[in-house]
Amino acid sequence: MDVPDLKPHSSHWGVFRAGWQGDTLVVEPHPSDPDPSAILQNFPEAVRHRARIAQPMVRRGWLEHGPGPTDRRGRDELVPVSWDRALDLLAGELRRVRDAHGVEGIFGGSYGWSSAGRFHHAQSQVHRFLNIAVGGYVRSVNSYSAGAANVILPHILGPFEPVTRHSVTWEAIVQHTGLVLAFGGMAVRNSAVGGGGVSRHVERGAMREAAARGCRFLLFGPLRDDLPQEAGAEWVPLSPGTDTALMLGLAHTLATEGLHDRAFLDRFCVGYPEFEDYLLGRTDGVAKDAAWASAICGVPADQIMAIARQAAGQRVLVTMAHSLQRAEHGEQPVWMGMVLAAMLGQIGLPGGGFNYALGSIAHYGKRMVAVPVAGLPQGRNPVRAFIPVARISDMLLNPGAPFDYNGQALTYPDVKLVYWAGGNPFHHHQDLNRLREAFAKVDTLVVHESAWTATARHADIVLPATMTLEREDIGATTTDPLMVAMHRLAPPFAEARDDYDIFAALAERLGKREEFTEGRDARGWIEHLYERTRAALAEKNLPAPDFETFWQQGELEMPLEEDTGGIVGAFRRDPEAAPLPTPSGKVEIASATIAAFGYDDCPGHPTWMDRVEVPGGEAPLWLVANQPATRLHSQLDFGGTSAGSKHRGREVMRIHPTDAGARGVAEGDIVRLFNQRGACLAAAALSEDLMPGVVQLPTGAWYDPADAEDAKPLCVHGNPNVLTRDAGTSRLSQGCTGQLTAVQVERFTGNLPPVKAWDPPVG
Ligand SMILES: Nc1nc2c(c(=O)[nH]1)N[C@H]1C(S)=C(S)[C@@H](COP(=O)(O)OP(=O)(O)OC[C@H]3O[C@@H](n4cnc5c(=O)[nH]c(N)nc54)[C@H](O)[C@@H]3O)O[C@H]1N2
Ligand SMILES: Nc1nc2c(c(=O)[nH]1)N[C@H]1C(S)=C(S)[C@@H](COP(=O)(O)OP(=O)(O)OC[C@H]3O[C@@H](n4cnc5c(=O)[nH]c(N)nc54)[C@H](O)[C@@H]3O)O[C@H]1N2
Ligand SMILES: [Mo]
Repeated sequence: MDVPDLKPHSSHWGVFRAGWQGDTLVVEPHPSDPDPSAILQNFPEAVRHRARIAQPMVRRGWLEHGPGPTDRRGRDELVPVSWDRALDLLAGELRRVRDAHGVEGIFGGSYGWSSAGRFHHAQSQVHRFLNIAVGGYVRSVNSYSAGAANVILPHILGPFEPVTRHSVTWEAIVQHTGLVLAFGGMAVRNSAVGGGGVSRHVERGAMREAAARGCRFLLFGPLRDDLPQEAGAEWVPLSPGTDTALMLGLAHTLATEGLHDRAFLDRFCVGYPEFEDYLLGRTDGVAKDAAWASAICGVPADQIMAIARQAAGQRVLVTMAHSLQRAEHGEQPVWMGMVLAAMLGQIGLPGGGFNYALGSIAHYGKRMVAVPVAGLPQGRNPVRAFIPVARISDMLLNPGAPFDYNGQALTYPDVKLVYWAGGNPFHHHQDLNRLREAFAKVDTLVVHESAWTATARHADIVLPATMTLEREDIGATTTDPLMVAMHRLAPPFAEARDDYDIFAALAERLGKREEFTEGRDARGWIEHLYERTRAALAEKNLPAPDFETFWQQGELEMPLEEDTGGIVGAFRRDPEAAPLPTPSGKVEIASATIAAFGYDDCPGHPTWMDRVEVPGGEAPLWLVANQPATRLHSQLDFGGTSAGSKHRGREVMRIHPTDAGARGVAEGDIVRLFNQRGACLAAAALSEDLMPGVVQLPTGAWYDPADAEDAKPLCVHGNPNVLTRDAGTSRLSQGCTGQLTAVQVERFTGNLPPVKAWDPPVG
């Protein structure tokens, strides 16, 4: 067969080259990637899969009875319509809602990862469209990833981006770090992914090099494989959600044995004395000593004391997976991790201190690109109303109700139309049965999708979008040295159109085409976005090829900034000249600002608090619903790598042999996971890589109700979000708490319902 002509492209899970060999798409990772991700191999099967959406469709009830609240979403038949009909109907509905309710009646948060190209980035497109062609929308703030950290870090250390992305680099760890305390690990399956594209997966190699130099890694968490073999880590099994208690225990040993760095605490921090009163039990009569911590987290007290003693006096880095704060009181481990690093006197030293989310995504621990990278301007949104992103069901179910957020008393807006492009709430949101009830409240749900996700199935108007392989674009991000000319690799699937073309056609119907497009087609925009980077390179006297040359070369190496340790490094070198952008200009071990909010669930210093959701009674196991190794979230669940990892069509749940034995569950059995909120099936895999009492089922298997008419249908495929609790981390940040849930597991003995998640709806 012919050797394919390979063209460059990029994805959130890696830069690659691809071409056709007969009917098969061949995908090869970028030659300079030392550790490419297997997720790339989801593309060949996905590109022409039956799960793709072929044509615009409208829900029958919406067509026949018009917009309005209904529980028929996800239940009614979908009817194929022509593009012109779909666009006319949608433009009319946008106008109706705007005239009747104002743009405050439109929710355009549209959270989701979309695809890597900077121009066709669906979330940027929908925001630009709603701002320019409709006049604004209710937005969402923060992320599912880091809802709690987004809000607390600026109060205690500094803005999220500079203190996460630019503080400690992998290069510095290889050179300087003596001990890494990795809470939640740094799973290389997670750093496989970075928004905008990753050309070099360096994490595994960096851990190997650091370990070879003598750096020790300690992994605290429920799973042994959250650090790669190469780190040579010691696993300290820790009961989920108890990191704050463990860290307090470590801090107690440091404080009582005089191992804490008092000079650092005095000069660089505020609030240590107040925190110490709590730590030593002067305020509440409870010393947070190693024995106290051990009773909560399960790590033996003498091991806690030994770790604290070992950490004092060497270059220590405290890292923490995003997952820790995607849970009840998620603010606390973030705050306490920083306090631990402060007590060790390490904050701001090369390779030391605190690096929130290092290893959780490929963006962290990298040097920054020294010139601006492409991004689509989104226009101005005059609407003030917003929600913390994970409060979507609360908003739709309780219009007008009050809620707290970061010191503000806010109310939920009254949303009539929800517009989604580039995200999958039936993947990302918690308590999906509740989400279905929430979506039943609106007049209209509009979805652009390239595949038949459950979100698309619940829409009133579904518009088929091209996937990245079917478009030209630029791949780039502020933490990757390569800008990629993403060439088109396939024609659009069936009638699919680019989000941009869909929005341009809608803008035309709303009399705003020229304003939305600025007279450019997609290629025109890509050249326009490239020009900003080219001009910045030319200004620095660096090679700055014209667009045609860049496009032919397929990529451009970008200059990187020096590794200076960012704002935290500068503060450590000279705290008076470079104060932190916190209220005190220092590290805030206690925060007067947060204390003044008066939140019972987020007091003024790191605090251990009891949780609502804990295993016991009818739900005795912890479910860890973490990131999937074989795909990004729910994207291309039907691709080869993802589909190939399932067993009998179901997502695989890991369980400790002791827990499996107690339930008569054997390797490969189909099991039912359930709690008061819902139930799903999965295939069991027995493993000693997790703690007893913990089961693990990754996110991303498409929601597949056995009978859509049920109020709480069984998901036959294995989506853990039918089980998770839909509650905010605290009144401070209202972040998502989807990581940890109490469940029961039993062997499934009924007739096994077929998985239909990837079959298109009949219509
Ligand atoms: N229980 C639990 N839940 C979680 C998490 C957890 O740990 N536990 N993790 C959370 C986290 S961190 C996150 S970030 C979220 C992720 O949640 P999402 O970002 O919503 O998940 P994705 O599956 O990436 O959804 C992206 C969707 O966009 C579509 N898409 C891709 N490209 C395009 C395009 O060009 N145009 C259009 N129109 N559509 C496109 C894809 O087909 C896909 O359906 O999930 C969260 N949910
Ligand atoms: N392959 C792949 N990579 C991804 C993604 C993906 O979908 N697929 N998603 C990306 C996105 S958007 C994000 S935000 C990041 C998310 O990054 P993370 O949130 O860090 O990723 P998770 O896999 O959810 O969690 C990491 C590990 O934390 C451990 N853990 C859970 N709860 C606790 C706890 O209470 N204490 C401790 N110590 N450990 C705990 C679990 O064992 C879990 O495996 O991942 C990114 N990387
Ligand atoms: Mo995320």
